[in-house]
Amino acid sequence: MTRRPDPVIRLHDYVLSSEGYAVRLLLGFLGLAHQRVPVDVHPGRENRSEAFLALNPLGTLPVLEAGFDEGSGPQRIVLREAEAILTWLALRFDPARNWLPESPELQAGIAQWLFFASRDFAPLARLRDCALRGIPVDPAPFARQAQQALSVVEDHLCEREIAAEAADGGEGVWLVGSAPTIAELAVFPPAALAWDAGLGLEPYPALWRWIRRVKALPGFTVMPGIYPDFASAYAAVPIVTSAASGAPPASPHS
Ligand SMILES: N[C@@H](CCC(=O)N[C@@H](CS)C(=O)NCC(=O)O)C(=O)O
Repeated sequence: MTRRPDPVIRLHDYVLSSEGYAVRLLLGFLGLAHQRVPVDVHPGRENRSEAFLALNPLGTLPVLEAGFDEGSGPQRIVLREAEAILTWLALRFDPARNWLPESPELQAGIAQWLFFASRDFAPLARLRDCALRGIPVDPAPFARQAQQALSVVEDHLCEREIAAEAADGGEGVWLVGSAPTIAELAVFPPAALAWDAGLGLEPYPALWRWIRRVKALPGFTVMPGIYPDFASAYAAVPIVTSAASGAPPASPHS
């Protein structure tokens, strides 16, 4: 039997893009080899070049280009919109359907969060963009809408924590169902990057606990502004102390 060629996945991406990060997260969780094509959005405006607009007339990042062969000949797909890219990657490369389960109810629940991430976090994304690029703007209306969106996630996670606590002590609470899905990947980047927009996450403890759960998943990747969850990283490595010298514990990563 002839072996099918490995898919070629190329992600056109901007390092500071939270939508691009959502896709990078899934590529990491699925362990999918891919090429990254960095696009210099700021200050280069490369996303407005003729070549890039030929790929995506909207000029937005990320864009995924993939070539694959499922047995009926070579196929090529070009996708924009992080939510569409997440959906395609999960359907195509996660045969266990962990990230996008088969259940119609779970799929509909996930779709709700994908729309939410793209629509309701837009003011937060705008605020972050202005803060990062030093664009003068009255932050108040954007901050109000961003906080409303963060509160929606907080309230949802709180309710699920309370419901789960009765059953399993509150562990393993996710946006939809009982395991992480692409809903997490659409919502996590804007929420976890809220600090970049000048918004602290102190008022959202359930959201903060959920952020730590996402960070502890195997294959989690970081981006500028997102730190690893050092607690779970260190928990996986035995810490050696030097009792004789009374020296401080050696760093497991030194
Ligand atoms: N709904 C789109 C939004 C993408 C988006 O706005 N990306 C930013 C990332 S920097 C962008 O392309 N900005 C282009 C610009 O500011 O000209 C998606 O999910 O991919």
